[in-house]
Amino acid sequence: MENKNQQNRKETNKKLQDLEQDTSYADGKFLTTNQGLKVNDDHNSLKAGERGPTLLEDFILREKITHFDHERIPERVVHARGAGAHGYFQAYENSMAQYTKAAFLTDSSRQTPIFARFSTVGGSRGSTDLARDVRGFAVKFYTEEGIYDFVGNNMPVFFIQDAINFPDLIHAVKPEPHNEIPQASSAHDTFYDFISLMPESMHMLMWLLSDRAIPRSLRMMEGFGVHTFRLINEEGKATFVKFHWKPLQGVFSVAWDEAQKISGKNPDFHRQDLWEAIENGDFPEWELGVQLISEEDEHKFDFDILDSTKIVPEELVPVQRIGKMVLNRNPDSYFAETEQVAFHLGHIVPGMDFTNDPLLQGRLFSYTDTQLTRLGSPNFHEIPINRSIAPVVNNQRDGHMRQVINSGRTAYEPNKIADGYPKQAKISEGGFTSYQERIDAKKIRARSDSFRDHFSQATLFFNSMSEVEQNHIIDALRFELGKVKLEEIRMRMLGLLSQIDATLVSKVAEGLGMAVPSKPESPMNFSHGADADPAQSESVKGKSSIKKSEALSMAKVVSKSIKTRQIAVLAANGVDGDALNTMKSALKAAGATVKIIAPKLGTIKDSKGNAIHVDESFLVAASVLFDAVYIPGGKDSIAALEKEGDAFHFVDEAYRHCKPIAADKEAIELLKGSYLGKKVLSGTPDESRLVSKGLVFNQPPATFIDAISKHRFWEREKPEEKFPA
Ligand code: HDE
Repeated sequence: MENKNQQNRKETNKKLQDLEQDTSYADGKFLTTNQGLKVNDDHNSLKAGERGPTLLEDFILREKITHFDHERIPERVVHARGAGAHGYFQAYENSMAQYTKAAFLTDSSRQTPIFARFSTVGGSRGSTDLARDVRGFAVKFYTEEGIYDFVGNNMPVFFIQDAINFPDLIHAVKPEPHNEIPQASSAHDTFYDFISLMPESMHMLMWLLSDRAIPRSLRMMEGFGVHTFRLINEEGKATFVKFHWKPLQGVFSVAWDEAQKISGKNPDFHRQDLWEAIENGDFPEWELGVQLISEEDEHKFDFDILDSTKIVPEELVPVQRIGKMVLNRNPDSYFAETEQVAFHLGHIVPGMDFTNDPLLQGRLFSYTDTQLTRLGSPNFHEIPINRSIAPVVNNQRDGHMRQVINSGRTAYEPNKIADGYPKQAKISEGGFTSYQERIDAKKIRARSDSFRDHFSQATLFFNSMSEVEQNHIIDALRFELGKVKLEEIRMRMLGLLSQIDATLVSKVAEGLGMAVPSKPESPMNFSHGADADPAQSESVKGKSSIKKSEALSMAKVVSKSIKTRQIAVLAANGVDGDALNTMKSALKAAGATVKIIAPKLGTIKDSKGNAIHVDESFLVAASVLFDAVYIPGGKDSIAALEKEGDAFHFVDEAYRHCKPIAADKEAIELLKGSYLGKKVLSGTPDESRLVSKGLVFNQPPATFIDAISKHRFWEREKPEEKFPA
């Protein structure tokens, strides 16, 4: 039977039809060479005798191997590892027309086809999904007016203010050049050497060390355009805009210890999660949000809206939700689509424009340039995934791998031979014009004084975290700086942290066994190049007009739904089949995925002799790949599980990572033998009291479902309750 993902292939979405033309299905067809010649033997090369040497004449062998030799293209220098999916965007009816003439944002009857790609930044293509890292959040909109690329991240700020520092930042965070270690990790000397000399990175560093850097799922993270952009309406009036994506699945993360283990157990955890959700018809959805700021209000904030190390707090400018993106179809070919998709910040449509953010401006150069190296030709826009659905008509010709066969004699403009076509479009005909911004300035290499406050929003972020989230940041800093070998770098970092928050720095220093420096090293002055006054520190601590921003914390997010959550059921022969089935049906009805984990693969028999299919054995399964655990009763089942060290480990690890655990009456016996049993359940537990800790003993499925919807019970992380890893 076709699943919803397959049904979507038949959808009449213009871009999908376009891609369909290039999808070659092998069904019912003969194997051929690239020239269309039917191949008779694809298993034996042409030889001089059955045991003789292979002949150079074998053009079939040579074509196949030559193609294979050239199958890799350079991976992206950043954002190499990713996952992508097709879908659509549709604007809501609350018309944005007074702010923009971009029809895909204002016309609620349009479904604009999109392709989204999510990525980690630092690791190479074969690295792990669960690295502590920023996630790329890129969306290609195939609009009827041309391609618009949203090229953002899952964090709303960036490390640096000016694009000229980007190569240095990336060289510092990538594996160290002499030994190519460590892969996909910021926890090493060169990153912190750089960061500790660049105070402007402190705000983003707080985000990187927060739980946002280890999402539970790509489906459960926010997206941000980071820079301030412009929207332009029919009258040519501009409004500043910050873009947001708000996931309807909620915003959730995993624990750091868990992330490290997932990296070993299933490095494709995020990619697989996205793929499976779409295959199962659980289409992820995000609402597009905008923060709008009028031109008159450009200077009314205590930060500069052109500075990408700053957010505009939602308390100051609320986020209005203006439309929805749905991802409803997996790619057919990872390479042809997810690998070859080429995003560019400079792909915009009428109704939008840029600002002078110096980070944004540098990016406008970089993206086409990188595609030329990666995809090897200026014709990369002709690759099906990059092709516009709006007609592409111009005088560009030739180049490597040109696909379009242009007819006619003219490839220049102006011309009279072809009646002047293709001709320029008037604004009224949809022609793009740049916003006429008045610029009266001297040519200068310098940074605006309005970019000098590097600490107050780092403090705002830290203050906005719940206690649990703050502790995670402190632990992350202890971990990362613990991996830094050079003490002077740790010391410089402590100096910078002391300007963010006194408790933060003292706790980090305590964990590192160091004292907080009484006189932090003054950050260098980079504001005017080598001749800047070294005595004058570049950074000043300003004052944030708000002390706390609720929107920055994930603590309050509680999902009403447990859809797509992965639940492990630990069972063996003799399990109470009725209890298991009741729980399983309730969980499935609520949209969760349930897997039966047993000592061996195959089937087990319940206490009444009914066969139950086993999904995974303990050898393959791991608690870190699940959101919650349930242990049904059944004396024999419990006795069998008690002989499995892996079963105890499964439960204890789920407890350590603060996940809900449900157990029926007899199963509590099993728990008594676990570390959890000895540490938490010793004495006679008041079972109903434990629900507040996510331990659901002898309770109906609804109580377990409610606990799963709360995601994690972080209060279990108190140092005295911490479990062995
Ligand atoms: Fe990128 N970035 N970037 N970046 N970026 C690339 O383009 C670059 C920045 C972002 O899924 C590259 O095609 C410069 C900020 C995403 O294919 C490259 C600067 C933000 C993706 C490049 C930045 C991003 C990229 C590498 C500093 C968030 C992946 C491969 C001025 C707002 C898109 C490629 C995908 C990819 C350059 C900073 C987002 C080299 C020079 C800030 C999501 O062109």
